[in-house]
Amino acid sequence: ESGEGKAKAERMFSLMDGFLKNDPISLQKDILDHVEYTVARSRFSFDDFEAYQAVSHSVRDRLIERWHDTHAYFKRKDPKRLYFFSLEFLMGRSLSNSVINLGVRDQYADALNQLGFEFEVLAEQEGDAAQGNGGLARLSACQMDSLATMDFPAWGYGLRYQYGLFRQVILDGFQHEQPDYWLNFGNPWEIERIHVSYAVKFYGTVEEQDLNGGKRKVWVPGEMVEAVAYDNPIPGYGTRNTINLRLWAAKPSDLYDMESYGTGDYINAVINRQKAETISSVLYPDDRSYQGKELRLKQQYFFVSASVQDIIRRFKDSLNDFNQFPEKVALQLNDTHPSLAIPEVMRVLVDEEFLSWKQAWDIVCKIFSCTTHTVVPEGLEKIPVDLLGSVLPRHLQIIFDINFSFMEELKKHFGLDFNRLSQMSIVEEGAVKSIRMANLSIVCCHTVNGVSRVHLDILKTKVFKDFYELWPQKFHYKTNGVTQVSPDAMFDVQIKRIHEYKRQLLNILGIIYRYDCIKNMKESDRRKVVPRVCIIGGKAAPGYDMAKKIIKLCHAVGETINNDSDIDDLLKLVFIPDFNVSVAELVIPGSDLSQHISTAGHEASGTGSMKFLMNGCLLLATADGATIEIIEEIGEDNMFLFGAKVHEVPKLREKAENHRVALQFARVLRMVRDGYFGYEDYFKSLCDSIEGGGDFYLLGNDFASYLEAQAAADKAFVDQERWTKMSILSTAGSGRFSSDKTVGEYAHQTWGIEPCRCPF
Ligand code: GLG
Repeated sequence: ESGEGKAKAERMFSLMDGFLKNDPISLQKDILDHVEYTVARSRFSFDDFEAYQAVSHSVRDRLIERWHDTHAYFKRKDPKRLYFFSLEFLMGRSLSNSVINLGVRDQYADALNQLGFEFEVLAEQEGDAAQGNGGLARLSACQMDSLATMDFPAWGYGLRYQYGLFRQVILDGFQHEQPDYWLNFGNPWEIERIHVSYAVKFYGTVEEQDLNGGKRKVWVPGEMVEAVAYDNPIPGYGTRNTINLRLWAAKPSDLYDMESYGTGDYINAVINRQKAETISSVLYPDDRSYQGKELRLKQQYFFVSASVQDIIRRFKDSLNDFNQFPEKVALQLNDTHPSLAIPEVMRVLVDEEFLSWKQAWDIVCKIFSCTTHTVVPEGLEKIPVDLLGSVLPRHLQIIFDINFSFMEELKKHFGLDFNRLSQMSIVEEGAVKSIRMANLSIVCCHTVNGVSRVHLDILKTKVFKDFYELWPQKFHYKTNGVTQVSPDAMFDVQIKRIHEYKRQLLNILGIIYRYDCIKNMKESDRRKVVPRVCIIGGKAAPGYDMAKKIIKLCHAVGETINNDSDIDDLLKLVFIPDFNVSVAELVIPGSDLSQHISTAGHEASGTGSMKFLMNGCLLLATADGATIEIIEEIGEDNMFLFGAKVHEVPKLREKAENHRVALQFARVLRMVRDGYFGYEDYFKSLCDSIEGGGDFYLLGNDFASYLEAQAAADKAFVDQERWTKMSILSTAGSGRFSSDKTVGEYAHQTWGIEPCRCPF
């Protein structure tokens, strides 16, 4: 740097003396100060929870310090920034992660020891931040961690839900949902920014006004809500860089509603204002379909609008020429949930910044990219035109205009192929005219990413076939990655959201088979059985009946097996309620075998498998999603692979009768049907979905090879040396599945951003 820059840098380094210190005495002083002044307890008497609060606040101080330095540095360098939009971030607990990334884990443990506390015990006091459903949401959290670790100038944007994902309570084997009011005990990991807030509009009408001899559209809203920022510092590992996850909470707006105060009905006016807060009150608990829900639409627009305003404000702080916008901004849409950002940016540029449609469109096409996380059609969001037109009238016009130009382009390309036009159109005609959010995203994004290689293949050849033919250069994939985080019996674990395609049912039927075999064995054979503890965990969407039945079946079967004195300790089946990030952190490192057994072609990527892999747990899996790439890393011999392959599935489905349906399969199904585990009426539809129901997920077809894979796992387990070798090779092969690698690829290939490392 120049002489002046050098002098400045030196001055800054000298200021480092003022940084918070991490030796045990300084840490103890900071913790005790927080006990006294933040928690307001006596420093001579405080319990574990209060100690946790004080420790968290002292860690937070350190995060804030780094956060400030990082943002001051970003501001000075003004690099191109990535804005990561996601409606879900599954962060889990923050204390342990923060002290590890800040490199002060041991120092805190020592300091606390001397005060008579144990770090591990305090870390257990923290509740999970469960602001997301499953893989997609946990992936967002891992990617934020990697973005910080790799020094990328990135911001996360999302919604601050008051109620996170429901708590799962099991009563008599049935799932019940309980609200997760996670903020009850305070949240030291967020910083409320009362002064960072934006008005977000809804409803109303679009009017035309004269502007410089031409016309301009003006959206006159019918409702306004205030979005207030809550910042969550995300520390990188091995760097001072600490980036920001900014989540928006809804508050009543002062701008709106002045009139109703004049009417004299003061109490009702206040109550009405309060309703604004419902927008950020609750996370939708279904990880697949939220079609046509007004609140969901408002949530999406609310967070998108506030974030776009924030980004534009930041851009204008340093530059005022929107032609340079694409050099400073990359905007990543995590699935289609935030895709209203596209018409929103168009609206702001055209209606508020007075750019021409063409200028605005050029900018939009350069800044947006998206990732899709699913292959199932229910996962592709549609918004009814009536609903969109009422909540966001101006956006509907913009989407229609985008679609009009797109249709013209298509006609030039494919001629008047109406079938193709109607399939590719952003607008779906039919009983309920709707907007296809995935089509909108593909039309406007420069890059559409899948989450594993086979996922991209499926997108290209099936889900978005027409689009791939039109724009092959837009389609890419970045295989997901994750952040690194007994006794004699084999611990065999399947933990993930409950879905038919994930086939927890196959697992349970396999357990019934094992149970039946053990029950009918001679004493001499029983001695050869590898004892197993089978663990299943996961939440079912509240309205997903089949998934809930699978949970109940797991309990009913467990109840029978665990209480059968013939079985002893040879087999146990346990359901872990309320599976979340903290449970995963505990269970995954303790597992021997884990199951990832979706019907081939249904799991976009799967990330749970990667977490087990790096912890040396062996996989029993189908060749689906990212597992296909895992096989390439560790070799088929080091895992237990079974089942139909992706390309075989459609043919197997066509043949209504499955040739390979094994006798054993019919037998275990009959046990469920005949009420061996009780509740035969309740389980009838589960059995019907397989027998007579077409067995869409091919349980019957894959059952025999599933049992073979399970037998191979038993055989390997007793050969300790072999098992250990497989386990070591699993860990060794897991390196590629790091979110650092995924994010590095996104940065380079999709977002075009460079690292910007804080120099201290
Ligand atoms: C998904 C998919 C998973 C994928 C995850 C992250 O079902 O296969 O690993 O996103 O990309 N909707 C999801 O949770």
